[in-house]
Amino acid sequence: MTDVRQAVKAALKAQTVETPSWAYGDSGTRFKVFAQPGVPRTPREKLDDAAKVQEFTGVAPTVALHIPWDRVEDYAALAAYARERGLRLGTVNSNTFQDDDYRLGSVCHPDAKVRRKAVDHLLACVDVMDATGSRDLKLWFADGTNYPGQDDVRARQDRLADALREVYDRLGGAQRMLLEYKFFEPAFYATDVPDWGTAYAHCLKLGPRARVVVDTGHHAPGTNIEFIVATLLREGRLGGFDFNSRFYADDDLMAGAADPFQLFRIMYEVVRGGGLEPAAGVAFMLDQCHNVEAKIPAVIRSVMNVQEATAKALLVDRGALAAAQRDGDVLGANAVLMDAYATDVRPLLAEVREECGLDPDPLAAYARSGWARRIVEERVGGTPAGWGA
Ligand code: LRH
Ligand code: MN
Ligand code: MN
Repeated sequence: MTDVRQAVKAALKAQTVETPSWAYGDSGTRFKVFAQPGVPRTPREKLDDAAKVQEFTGVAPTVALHIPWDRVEDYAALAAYARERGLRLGTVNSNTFQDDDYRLGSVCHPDAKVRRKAVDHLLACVDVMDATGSRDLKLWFADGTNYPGQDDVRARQDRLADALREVYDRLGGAQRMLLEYKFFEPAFYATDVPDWGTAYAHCLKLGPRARVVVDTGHHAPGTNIEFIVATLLREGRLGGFDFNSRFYADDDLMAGAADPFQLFRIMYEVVRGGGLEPAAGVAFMLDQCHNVEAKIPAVIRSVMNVQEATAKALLVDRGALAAAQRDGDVLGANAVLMDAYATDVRPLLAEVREECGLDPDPLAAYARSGWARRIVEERVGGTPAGWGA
């Protein structure tokens, strides 16, 4: 038992969760962005906040960038700034969805000039990766059509394939392309990368460094996401996660808040498929917006929720589960899984943190730190850097 506990603790100490720069800035719905006092005005200030999340959780050493939301003159200097704060710059996210030219799409647009502009942006993102030392380029396309007949569905797939090929061929040896799917929004009739199967088909053609990203908010209600995870892991094509919670669609709420049981089931398939091993190359990222709640504690809470789901997944008695499955013991097998899920792992995680020299309660430690007050006092003037800024 103690050996199991030690192994679980070691795995929890090794897991890292990447936080998104945009979680620290102002964000909202299409109805209203509620400005919060003290939010970052620059990419550097976003890193200052991310450094607090790392300071109190110890497992969030990398920060994802979104280009151009995090536009700076000198990305190598931004990477150095991150390093000085104990951070590294992580995944580079492209943005081909906020320009008037992209009304009918970006890389799938019927006009070659617009496609060229979109591909050039993706290539510029790879330049950023070269400067920051980032491993992953994450692509999500808002491309699609609103009406049957609006454009040729197959031609759009051909244009997408051409764009992806050009960018994939530009990647350096250790760099990877992560292709994200989303079933609808902003296109409502047909989205060009609507599901894992489409993303997987493109990745297969591109080569081994192209992988699929599972954003947990990007599925129809009732979708068995853990099945998708198991399948992609089996095929060696699970690039990572954009974790967040949804009640309805792409809600971008805190990971593990809406459906902690789903997050546990996903993490169980990750553990079962060896996805926690560094060699598996699975990136655990948050993709969230904190519209009405305080941002830094929300990110800390989300990181902790991922850790709790991981801890429970690691506690599944795999031997007992396999035996029950072999015996056809339906209820017994289900009980093994539910026992792990019902375990209160908070004391275990508190121990893990103490063994790492951290406060056992990251949220309380953050609250005591006075950082929230300080940023409200110091970050006056300037324009808040928000979602879409
Ligand atoms: C699209 C998405 C994608 C974007 C991010 C801001 O809905 O999930 O990952 O880059 O949101
Ligand atoms: Mn996402
Ligand atoms: Mn999303």
